[in-house]
Amino acid sequence: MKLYTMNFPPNPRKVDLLLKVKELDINDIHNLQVINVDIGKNEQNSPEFLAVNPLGLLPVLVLDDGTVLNDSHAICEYLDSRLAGNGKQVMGSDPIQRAKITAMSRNAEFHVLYNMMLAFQHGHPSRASVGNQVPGMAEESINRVKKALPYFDELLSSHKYLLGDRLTFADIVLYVGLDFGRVMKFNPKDASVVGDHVARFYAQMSERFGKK
Ligand SMILES: N[C@@H](CCC(=O)N[C@@H](CS)C(=O)NCC(=O)O)C(=O)O
Repeated sequence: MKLYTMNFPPNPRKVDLLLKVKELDINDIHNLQVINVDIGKNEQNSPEFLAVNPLGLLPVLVLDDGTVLNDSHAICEYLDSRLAGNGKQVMGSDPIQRAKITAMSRNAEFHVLYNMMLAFQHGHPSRASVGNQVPGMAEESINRVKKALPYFDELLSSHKYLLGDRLTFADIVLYVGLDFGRVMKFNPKDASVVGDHVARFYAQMSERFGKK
């Protein structure tokens, strides 16, 4: 298998964190070749990479039979079921659990991560030359995140993670979304902005997964 990825961006990071929860070292998995694609150098738009994923987006997992998985959620589904690691099932192990984890992951994706990505695309100076930045869009996207956070705060008020006391993929998505907000000067540690329980969740996830 070949994994095309990069260290920092949120969608590749989901794969990285899933492997960490399973206590697997991304650089030491049998039959997995990691290929770094540097977005900072625009390598995602090189002819070589576009031949793998014409959408020019990371991450991508290419299986030995040539199957191309060009979506982080799909890659995590596949790796979670194929790699045993410490036995933890991050995407769920029975149909109800799996459906609940998918629903919550998508909530975190659409309401938090996706809006942070929009804020980045429309507001970050490094993206100014890449696409048309709509004035006000970055602020509006951050406002949408803030509007959604009380929902997640309420869920986190009664347990450690979004769906109980066991970490699932939904927590990974919420965490990478919050953490990515920092590039837009959004502070996920500020309880007055994100809520007490989201701030506690962020601190605990950062302690475990944050860049040291
Ligand atoms: N739905 C896709 C989205 C992937 C995506 O947006 N990747 C970003 C990094 S987080 C990317 O490769 N951006 C490159 C670019 O914007 O040119 C997934 O989750 O895999």
